[in-house]
Amino acid sequence: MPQRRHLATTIPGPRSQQLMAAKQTAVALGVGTTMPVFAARAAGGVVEDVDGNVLIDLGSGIAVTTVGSSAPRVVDAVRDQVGRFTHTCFMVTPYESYVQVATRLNALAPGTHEKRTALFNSGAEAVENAIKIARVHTGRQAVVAFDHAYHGRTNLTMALTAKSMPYKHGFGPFAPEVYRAPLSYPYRDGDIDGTAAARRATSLIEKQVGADNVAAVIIEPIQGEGGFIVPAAGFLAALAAWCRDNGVIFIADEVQTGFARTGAMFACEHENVVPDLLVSAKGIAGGLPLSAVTGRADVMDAPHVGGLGGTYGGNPLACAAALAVMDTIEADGLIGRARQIETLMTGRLRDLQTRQSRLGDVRGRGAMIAVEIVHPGGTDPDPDTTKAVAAFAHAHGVIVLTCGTHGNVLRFLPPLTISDDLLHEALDIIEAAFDATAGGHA
Ligand code: PLZ
Repeated sequence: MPQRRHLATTIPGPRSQQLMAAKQTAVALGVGTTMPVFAARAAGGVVEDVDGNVLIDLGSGIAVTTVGSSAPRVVDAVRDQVGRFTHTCFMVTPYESYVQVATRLNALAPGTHEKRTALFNSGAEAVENAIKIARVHTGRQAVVAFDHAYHGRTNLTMALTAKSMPYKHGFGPFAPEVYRAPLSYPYRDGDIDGTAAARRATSLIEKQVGADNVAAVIIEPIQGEGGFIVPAAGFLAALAAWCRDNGVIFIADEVQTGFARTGAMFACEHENVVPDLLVSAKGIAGGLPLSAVTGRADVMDAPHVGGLGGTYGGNPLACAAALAVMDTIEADGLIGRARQIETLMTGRLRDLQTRQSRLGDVRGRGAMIAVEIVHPGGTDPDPDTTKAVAAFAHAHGVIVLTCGTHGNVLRFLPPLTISDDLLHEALDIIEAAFDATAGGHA
């Protein structure tokens, strides 16, 4: 598929409009869409819609197609597997690819200690299992999550997720024994450094929960849905040290940050943090549903035989895809490519920031980059401009997503295989979007 943007109709085109109308009569209202555009095919860094428009993909299906859409090794591996068998259930008659994925994850996850892995389907399911494992291992119940956190939409993970609308509103009651601690948020924290921010969190946990009651602390090393918040240097390490001192399991939720996305295999590596348990999903299998919990063998092996599982966890198609993803990251040097993307994107966005004071903060690592949009002259969140900039980009054939507790963060998650040309073209459109929507306020 040619890697170039092409507008064949206005967006959404007539066929997408028809399908959108059909969606409204067939699909539950609660399932929203970012763009009213239906996909027909996708490859590398572009998505072609049903009207022949070709869009530049700066979303990767929310950080999933990290190795590019329809990555050749992934397509071949899944084709081969689908012809052999689609499912036996690993809990009934196991197959080798599951063990291979586990072995490779154990080697890839930070730390040289002995590790074990269990496979599941979605990020939320893996997060739930990490908590189950931590509770059995520690014999404790309390779990601490952070302000702005996102961990999923199932009952336990809704409780861990911070934002009410749209994720939790009306869906309670939520799981008990979940507590929330303050994050390190450099753009809004003033002078407080990483160690002090960690101390602020841990002293609150000690006073309000009691360290001896805490099974696990769970954190995204860079928050995703919460606004691509990179904590101050030292914050994660100080938290992990507190966990170690208090017999608390430190869980890194790397569902969004994992698999080369941030310019390291896992984002914990940037801070030299070795989590007890690491949760991965999204980018792990190039779009096939797969997630994993990987961690210390003594912790992972705490639940009794038969205590962990599920019908589809580690499905053979997903395992074949995951092995191909790991091969692709290695063979194509995609960790290094993520760092190049960081340089290109932050360079251009910081340049734009000098001209547009609505860009309050440009942050992120690797190909996980965001702009926090604020009212000029201060730091008040500006979700309206954020929406308008995203809508302009969509109308001009660029897929972008927003995030953040206040909905004022424009985020970029391009596939790592995207070309510099496509990135520059997309950024030209983002710049034009700011010029068009922030007129007079620059
Ligand atoms: N942990 C850090 O980012 C999923 C959610 C989109 P699932 N993020 C995208 C939406 O609106 O539902 C995510 C994440 C982190 C856990 C999850 C959950 O992963 O595969 O969506 O369950």
